[in-house]
Amino acid sequence: MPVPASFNAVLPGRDAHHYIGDVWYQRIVQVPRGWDGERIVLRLDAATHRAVVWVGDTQVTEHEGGYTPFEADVTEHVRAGEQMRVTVVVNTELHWHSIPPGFVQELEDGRLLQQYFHDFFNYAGLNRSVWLHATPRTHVSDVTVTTAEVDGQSSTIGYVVAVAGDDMHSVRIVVRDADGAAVARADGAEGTARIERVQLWRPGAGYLYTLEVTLLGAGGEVVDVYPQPFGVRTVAVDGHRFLINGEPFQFTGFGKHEDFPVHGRGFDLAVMVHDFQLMLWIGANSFRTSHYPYDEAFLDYADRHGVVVIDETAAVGLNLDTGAGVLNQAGPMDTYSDTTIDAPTQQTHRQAIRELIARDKNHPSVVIWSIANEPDTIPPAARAYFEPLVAETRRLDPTRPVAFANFMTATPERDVISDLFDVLLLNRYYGWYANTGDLITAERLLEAELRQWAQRGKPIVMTEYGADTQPGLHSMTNEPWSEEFQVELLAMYHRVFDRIDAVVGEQIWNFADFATRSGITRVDGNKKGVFTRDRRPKASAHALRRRWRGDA
Ligand code: BDP
Repeated sequence: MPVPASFNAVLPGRDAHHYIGDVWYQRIVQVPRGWDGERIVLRLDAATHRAVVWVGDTQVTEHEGGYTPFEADVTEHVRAGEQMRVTVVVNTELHWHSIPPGFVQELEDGRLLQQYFHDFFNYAGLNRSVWLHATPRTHVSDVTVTTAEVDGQSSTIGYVVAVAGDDMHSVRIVVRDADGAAVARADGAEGTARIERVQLWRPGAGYLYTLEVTLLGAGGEVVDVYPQPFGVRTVAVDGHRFLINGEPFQFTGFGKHEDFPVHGRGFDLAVMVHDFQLMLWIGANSFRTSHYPYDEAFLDYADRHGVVVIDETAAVGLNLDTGAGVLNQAGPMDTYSDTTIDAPTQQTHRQAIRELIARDKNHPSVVIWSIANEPDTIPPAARAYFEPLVAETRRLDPTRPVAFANFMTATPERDVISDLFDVLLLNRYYGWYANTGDLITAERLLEAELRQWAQRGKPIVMTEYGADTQPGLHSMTNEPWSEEFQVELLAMYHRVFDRIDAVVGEQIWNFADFATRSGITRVDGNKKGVFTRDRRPKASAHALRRRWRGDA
């Protein structure tokens, strides 16, 4: 099986596509000869949704959650210059205590059916790279860099370095600019450094510095060096405004997916760069990692190119009240109860937030943590569920605004958690799921609702709006599913956004068509893409380019 890839996209046939359970990967690897005396680490960038890992016959690690990395120190189990056998069992199942949640239903004939409450297909397996790498035994184990303040021409950054290992050491910091010139220095594992004539990281201009961390041994010898790229920028919310470096920022762009034919959710560098180039072509300055943390390469690229990111956990579908009939025969259920979403689910969710922030905290491109997509936020139990998670997110990172993407039925009168958050992310489908095809009513209802939200005094980013569109289907009467309708629907939303100052962002659902589970509202997947699944533009792509770039 190729890695990275979703096994259920690679193998033909229904059985593989809908396979539920354990999938075994195994291979023999040569440990490089030069690694004698080093600490040897096996790292998995993601295993969807959980995994147990062995080296030889020894279990070295296990991990829950399909979209964040984990690693094992395997030094004691391998020898430099010799072969090692790596075995990974990946489990595909979603259950009530996983993020995202789901349940496995047993059919009358004994077959198993994976039920879940989101539409994108449950691609599983080793969707990202697996690495064998070496570090010194005493090594830099973590680095955090933050912009403490920017005042005029200069900036103070704060840093914290964690070190693992037994050797005596001291920490030396050199800040290098993008050309490699040293622009600031500091000593010690924690402190500040001042950068004069600072070049800020800005949307569209992703200037990066490097915090070069050097560990020195007792005799002054270099023990380890870790170069941590970072950007100097501030993010703040001020009334209705979303500020980057003190300047109002308007988000344009998309909710996306890691999704492509044959790879499924498997990471593909060429597809990723192509997507970023298409976003540049269309004039998008941002995207949301809907509905899970993406491969880290997305953030590295966004950092370098000044693309703004709303970074989301995999907490999608914590909602049994979507009216989408997702539960089939299972009947109505409460979202939050002892037998559905409960304390253990919340614990997995908390861990998912921790791992997201631990991985992505140093990326200047990330400006908002989105801790869930369309959870059920109407019952009072939602508040008890979310309040501690918001507090935990803020404790882990006091520097970024916290948000969640709100579901269309959770209107201002009904939603019970939005006051806990800094920015209102709204997903709305007026004209599509509601008032289908009637853009006049849709426009009126959308505007009325947005004006109500605006009274909360917080910035609003519309993180989803759109219409399924069959490429090549044209209509003189702007019927739903036609390319003309998608263009008209988006134009209607944009008219409304332009009338309401509190709306500081528009992220269309979706960048491209993507694979979904079966369902009568899905014809060969979700077709709300502005590009097709193989990245051809629909008419809406050209219309958006005119709005966002002006020069097209
Ligand atoms: C929203 C979800 C998104 C779906 C979209 C749709 O957040 O994942 O794909 O609706 O129905 O509810 O197209």
